[in-house]
Amino acid sequence: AKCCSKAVVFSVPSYACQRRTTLDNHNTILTDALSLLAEKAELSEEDGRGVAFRRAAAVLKCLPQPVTNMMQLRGLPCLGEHSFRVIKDILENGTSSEVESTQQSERYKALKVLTGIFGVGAKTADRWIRAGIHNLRQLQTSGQTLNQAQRAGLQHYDDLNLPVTKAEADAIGEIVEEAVVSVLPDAQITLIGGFRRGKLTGHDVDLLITHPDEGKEVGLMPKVVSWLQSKGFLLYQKTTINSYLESEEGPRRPSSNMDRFERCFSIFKLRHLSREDRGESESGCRLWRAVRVDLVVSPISQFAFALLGWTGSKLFERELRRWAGHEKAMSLGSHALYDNRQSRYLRATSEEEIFAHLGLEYIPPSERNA
Ligand code: DCP
Ligand code: MG
Repeated sequence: AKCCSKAVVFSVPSYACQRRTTLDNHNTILTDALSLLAEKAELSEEDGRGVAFRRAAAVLKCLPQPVTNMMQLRGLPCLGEHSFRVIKDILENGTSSEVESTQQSERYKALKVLTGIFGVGAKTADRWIRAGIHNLRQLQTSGQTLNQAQRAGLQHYDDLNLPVTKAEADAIGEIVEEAVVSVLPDAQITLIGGFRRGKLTGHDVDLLITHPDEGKEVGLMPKVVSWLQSKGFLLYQKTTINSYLESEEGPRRPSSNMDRFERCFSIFKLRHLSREDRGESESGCRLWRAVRVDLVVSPISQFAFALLGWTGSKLFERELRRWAGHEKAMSLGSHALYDNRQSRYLRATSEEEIFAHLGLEYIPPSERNA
């Protein structure tokens, strides 16, 4: 055992929300493999297994250097037997046989292609595969009925599977800002999701809208959507005015000032940024591309919770809620934080206050990339 005592041993707390995870990942080969297996599990509706792989990948994402030796994994949390096997395979053979066979499997390839359509989840993709549909061409000739979202998703398939750049996200932000301010001056918009965490690309643009006077934001979304539609910016949109009480993630207790939550899932038509910006050639380029945009409206009293809940990463959010429930007997949602022991809501006007309520060290957005 002497030879092993020299190996670098890492110490990592077990909840992702206790850790600082930047985009500077020293173990991408391992985390890509574990993420792929997580995705495979999620696409097969094995959510528990998916989370286990996501947690294992997140532990490796926060390590200060590459793992080169299995001994370095001693004492690390969240690494199950299966993840160990995958890591060992890669360290010894340069590749994971399970990842390779997954990537080659017809079912996995079909699930990826079909769920790559906006509006298509694992359940629908599975149903189509069982009907013999494995690709877009087969889907189009199958006579399957598609809903409006799926039709738009199919129509803009290539664009929507092309990463969105930060520059494109900023351009969308400016358009939405113009829309919002023209229907409600003093309303504020914030870029959330992956771009707020410092990512350079994403699969969509997430924006949070609020107004400093509580209540002024009510009914804002339909007006913003009409403005955007009148200017020809929307290829597709679905607006939901969810009741807080029906929201599945929030605490279950009713509260009269907390029953508003407007959301819009949309596809924007974004004029291409200037060619010089993108270093592209002149010939044959389309003048616009389609971009997935999610808009959320929050009353100012819930803004900090909405901001925290929509900044992600998805695993970081999940871990925050697990920490709140298991360690603090609290229920955290994108609207509020409820303390089950005190039987009351805990107010907060900043993310820092929410972390403090939860007894956690503050982690800034750029370090929530778990
Ligand atoms: N979110 C959530 N629950 C949902 C939808 C979203 O908690 N049902 C949160 C977590 C996400 C954030 O909102 O981080 C934005 O969702 P995205 O799917 O857009 O995730 P990202 O923005 O992090 O990733 P990407 O860069 O691929 O867009
Ligand atoms: Mg996003």
